[in-house]
Amino acid sequence: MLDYTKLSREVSYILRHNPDKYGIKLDAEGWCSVDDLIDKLSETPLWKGLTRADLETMIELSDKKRHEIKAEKIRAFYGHSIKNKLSKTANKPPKVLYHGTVERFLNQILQTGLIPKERQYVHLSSDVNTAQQVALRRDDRAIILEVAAQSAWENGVKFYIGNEDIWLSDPIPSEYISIIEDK
Ligand code: HQG
Repeated sequence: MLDYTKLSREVSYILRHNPDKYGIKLDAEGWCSVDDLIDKLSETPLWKGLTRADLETMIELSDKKRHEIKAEKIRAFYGHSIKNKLSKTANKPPKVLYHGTVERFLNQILQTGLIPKERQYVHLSSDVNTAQQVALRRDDRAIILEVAAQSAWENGVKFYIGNEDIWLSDPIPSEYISIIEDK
């Protein structure tokens, strides 16, 4: 059977980080042609014979909605590519949002605030549970930060809707961040 997790990672890499390397063109909203993507992937022996149905199954089997296909096009569901600054509309966030992190980053975050690091935006969650899952990918101990999102927004920090659980934002200065849970 096709390794759909591996395929999903590879598609994310191409669409989010390195479309140029594969000669893939993204439009302003991050879409590229499904056929072009399949052609490029099929050049690798691993993905020879890949079909659109395989990509659809990949999206269906994923625990999270990472990609979407519409008509002839595919894109990473929320674009946080480094190279392709996608045009997104800023949105007013809820009063508070959460960010799950780990002990080793804490001091730095409390000093400099949250930064996107390798991504285009900081990732925030609308609920504590999702923030916990994000943190637990890194360590078996999650540190949950509460972000005073609406105050930050009122002071000019931009927020964007990611998907149902995730909000994206520009860097969050430390004055809007507090530790709520430490377990
Ligand atoms: C930390 C997954 C030091 C930040 C999940 C995090 C998520 C700082 C790490 C999505 C810092 C960045 C994103 C600072 C932030 N100093 N460390 N000033 N500011 N950090 O992976 O939020 O699988 O880029 O706490 O579901 O962990 O990609 O971000 O630990 O929604 O679909 O630097 O990744 O989705 O790590 O996770 P990441 P994240 P996907």
